[in-house]
Amino acid sequence: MSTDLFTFGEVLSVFISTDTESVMSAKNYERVTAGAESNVAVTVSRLGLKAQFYSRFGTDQLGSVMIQDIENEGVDVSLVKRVASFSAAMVRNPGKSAPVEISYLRKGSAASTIEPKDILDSYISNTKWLHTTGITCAISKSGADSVRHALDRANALGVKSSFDLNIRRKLWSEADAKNTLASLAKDVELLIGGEDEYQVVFGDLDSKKILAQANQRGCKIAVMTKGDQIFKYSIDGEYGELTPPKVVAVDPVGSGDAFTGGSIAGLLAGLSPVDALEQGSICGALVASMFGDWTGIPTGQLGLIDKNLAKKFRS
Ligand code: KDG
Repeated sequence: MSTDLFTFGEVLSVFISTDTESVMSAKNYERVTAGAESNVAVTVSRLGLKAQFYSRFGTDQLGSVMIQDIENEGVDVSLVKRVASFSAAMVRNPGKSAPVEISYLRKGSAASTIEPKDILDSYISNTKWLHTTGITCAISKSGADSVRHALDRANALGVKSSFDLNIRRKLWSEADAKNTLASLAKDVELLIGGEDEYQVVFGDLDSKKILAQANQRGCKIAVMTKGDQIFKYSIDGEYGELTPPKVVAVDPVGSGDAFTGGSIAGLLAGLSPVDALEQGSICGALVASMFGDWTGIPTGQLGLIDKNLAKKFRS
């Protein structure tokens, strides 16, 4: 079966305190499955396309439940491996009346052992789009090598790809992130990152200059986001800005991945790059308006959200 999207990375069991805003005093937690790449796979699947996800999971129950959750979203998980290690987790407060604070339990996890030979050419040649992120680069050297390998193979095989800078400062220093990510932010159909992440990787503060540089490095569509504020993009040297739909933000975690997934699905469906980014911004806003990484992801068909939903949010 050929797929529309192939992506890989670490999945986390996210434990969110439900009784208080501080993990220091919480007694009760809700567990949800999340992770940047699997969030993108779920978004693409909800929008009616075929997404395939790869990772290494531990042989633990959390590994089993996370695989099941992703599969329940219609994502093909048939390639995943189970290894003698543990599956990663994250602990956080809900962030309703206090800033979100997170801590990871992931160093040395099953997914951090992902290596380039895991990513077979057949996974890439079988898909229309490869998506990767800087998080996989941060979790281990073999993770970074795998991302580099996958992006190189996608280019060699003529498969479109995207890269989300996704710098996680709890996982590595800005200097290390820049060192690794600067050489990966090139030759992709879609480069995504927050303004601060682009500044770290490109070593400049001038957004227009950075985005133009990204295009010159072979990133056809370069998008610079800034939370719920106006985002900037440059497509083949053409600079533009878009205002995301206004929603009451309940939980912004995961909205960036919905933005990415919605944009990729739109591009795969044949939308113009600007219309695809607009669809992505609607998906991102909907996720931010609800609690959890997946709750607000809209459904759709053939990669497109419902026309009425799009009309409601169109700027
Ligand atoms: O983008 C949302 C993700 O950050 C979240 O689901 C957890 O992937 C995650 C990470 O590594 O921080």
